[in-house]
Amino acid sequence: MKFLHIADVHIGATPDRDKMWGHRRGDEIYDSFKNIIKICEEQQVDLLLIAGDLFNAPPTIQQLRELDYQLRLMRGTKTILIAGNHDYIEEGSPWEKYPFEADLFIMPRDKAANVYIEELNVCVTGFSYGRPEYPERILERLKPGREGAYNILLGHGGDAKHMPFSKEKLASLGFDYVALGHIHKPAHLVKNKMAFPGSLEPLDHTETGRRGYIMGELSGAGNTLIQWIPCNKRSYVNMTLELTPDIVNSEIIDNVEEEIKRIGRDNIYKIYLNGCIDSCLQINLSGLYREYNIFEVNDNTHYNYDIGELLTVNENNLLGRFIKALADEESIEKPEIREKAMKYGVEALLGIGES
Ligand SMILES: [Mn+2]
Repeated sequence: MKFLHIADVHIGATPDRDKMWGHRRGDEIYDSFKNIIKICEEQQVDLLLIAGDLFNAPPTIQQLRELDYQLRLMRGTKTILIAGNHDYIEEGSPWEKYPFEADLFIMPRDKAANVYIEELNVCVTGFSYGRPEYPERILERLKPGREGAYNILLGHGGDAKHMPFSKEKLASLGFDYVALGHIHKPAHLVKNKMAFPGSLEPLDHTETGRRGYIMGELSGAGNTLIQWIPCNKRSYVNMTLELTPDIVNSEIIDNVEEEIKRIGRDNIYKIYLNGCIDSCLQINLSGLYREYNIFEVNDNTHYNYDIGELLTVNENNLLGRFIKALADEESIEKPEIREKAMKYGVEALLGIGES
């Protein structure tokens, strides 16, 4: 029995809305989901497991019509879904009312349920959120639903307010596979037995690294094999550059460009500039913002100077007076605070040309 496990697609989310690439992210999330449908069809997946937060918020009728259409494109794949803390099922909501034509089973709200699929001899146990928070340890109390069948647990949670659990406890419940959702970073918790596939696409700039889905196979007497497969369109990448006093602005740009081309220009970059630069260098990376997806540039560089030398040359101006005053200031007891104050003050004054 072949299954595909996804979670936290967050259809409807629009990350980086205010950025140049922002208008595309919403569509890309949907495209990633459509790609999963295609994979199920092409690779003849028996069962698609959706472990919560398929939608970013409780879905509208129209969103469910779209979902129904997508799921109907798969002729040989059944789908079982639980709602998560974002797309929880309210009583009488579209989730409960919409008459799906696709081969889909939605776990009922606010309680544990089993669904047995005879054709596949698989029993899925799950719990759909009926509200945004469940601080109770609900998943640890669920039990395999059917002896002699493959038993799968479909769960959403893992932090204090969302069905907290210990992986050891979940692993000991007797399920052949525990398909989890909620944590956006992929994590293989117990080998071939329990995993978070992570979100399909990274959903904000803190979610660095690749994202994807899990392909799995249940065979024999409950032998499970799973494989995590990355499929995201873009990744958030943190890039750090170590600068030196001899570097010039165009060289920084060239270095960044080279790295971006090497890692992939579709990715979204946060650039960290470290090291020591010449005090006359003006860093200007605006050209990069036009060409690539630059989330932000963090400039942590410091200037190349020698306090003693600076003082000799600047004895009679504001910078020299500042250095002297700070060196003589008795109220500062900790040397590291004096050092910091010196750095900020000197760099500010150098920056406005007070030397
Ligand atoms: Mn969640």
